[in-house]
Amino acid sequence: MVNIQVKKVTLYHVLVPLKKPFTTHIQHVQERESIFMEIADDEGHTGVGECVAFTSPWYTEETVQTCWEMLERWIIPAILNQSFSHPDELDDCLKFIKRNHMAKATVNHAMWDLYAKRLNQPLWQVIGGTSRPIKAGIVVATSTEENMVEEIKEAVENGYKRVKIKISQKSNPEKFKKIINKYPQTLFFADANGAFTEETIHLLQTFDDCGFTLIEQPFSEHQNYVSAKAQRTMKTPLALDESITSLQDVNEMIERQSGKIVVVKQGRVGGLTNSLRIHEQCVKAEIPIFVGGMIEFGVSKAFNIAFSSLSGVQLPGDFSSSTHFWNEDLANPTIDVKDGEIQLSHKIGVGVALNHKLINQYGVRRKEFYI
Ligand code: OSB
Ligand code: MG
Repeated sequence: MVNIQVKKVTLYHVLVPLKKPFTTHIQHVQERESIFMEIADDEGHTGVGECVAFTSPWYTEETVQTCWEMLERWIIPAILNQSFSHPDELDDCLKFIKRNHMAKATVNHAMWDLYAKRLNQPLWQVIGGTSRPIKAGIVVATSTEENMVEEIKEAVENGYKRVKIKISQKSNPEKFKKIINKYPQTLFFADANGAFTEETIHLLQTFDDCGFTLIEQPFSEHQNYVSAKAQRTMKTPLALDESITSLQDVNEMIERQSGKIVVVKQGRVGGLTNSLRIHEQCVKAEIPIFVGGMIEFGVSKAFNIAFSSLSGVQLPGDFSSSTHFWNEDLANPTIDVKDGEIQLSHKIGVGVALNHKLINQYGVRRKEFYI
């Protein structure tokens, strides 16, 4: 049995410009602020985690600042000098903190990386994944239709076999239909980020014949009854993204039939431990999972890729090459998509480490914690 003693924790706060703006009907993202965590144990191993909260609370209630506060003031003091034989023990250790899933996911991930390193195995193997290529997918989120058409063309030329397009009430379904017909070999997902309302279900229905594999989060995260109402009238499966913050939310989706597909964002559900519970439930209930992205760096991407080696994850997730968002990724090795696929790492742990030179270069603040 392993016995991981937490000796030192380091937080790194960074700010990195995106190569090009990421635009949806609710937000325009031009730079990415993030927090990385390293946990050093008593045997000289280091585990790494990435916090996926954004600068402002436009997507979830957590922000970079709230996560830093949670980590610094509550989470890190609770784990320093403590011993863990498994990452799941963090549940008990942190149960005095309500919600704050993204902050908790950061430490959960760093602990899983450490745990796999202690077992001397790649993380995907530790969680019961299968050695297979992981299907990638790119997200096109741009302000003009011209750019969208151009970016889709580029993505297909670069070998992506799945493209996710952001839609809103203002989008023209006929345009999408044409594009989708033009690329019969490519899967197209739509993501509405809650753009539709109970009063505009009829507008959502006009996307039903476009040929989308799925439509992600048409309604706001609290309107699951509206989603159920819309799903009953549509053949395109609805996938819930923002609505899924826990296993309970997954159970509610299944019960209400408010969607047919679960989007797992490990940060939003509190990390890998809860994602594995969701995976188990989805396999049982025969609900497909797709892994969502957060405009993240290579650490978070590496955890998503490891999770995608599980049998219940068959749909291509939001995995694009490091070069899609970044001039330079802050983790090593970088993520590379070839022919629409990513290879699993055979390194022990999650398979990536922070690039400290770049972390310094883009660093805003850094803090070490030890006793
Ligand atoms: O709704 O899926 C979303 C990015 C930031 C916040 C929300 C979402 C997204 C994406 C994924 O669409 C982008 C990516 O990382 O590939
Ligand atoms: Mg989404």
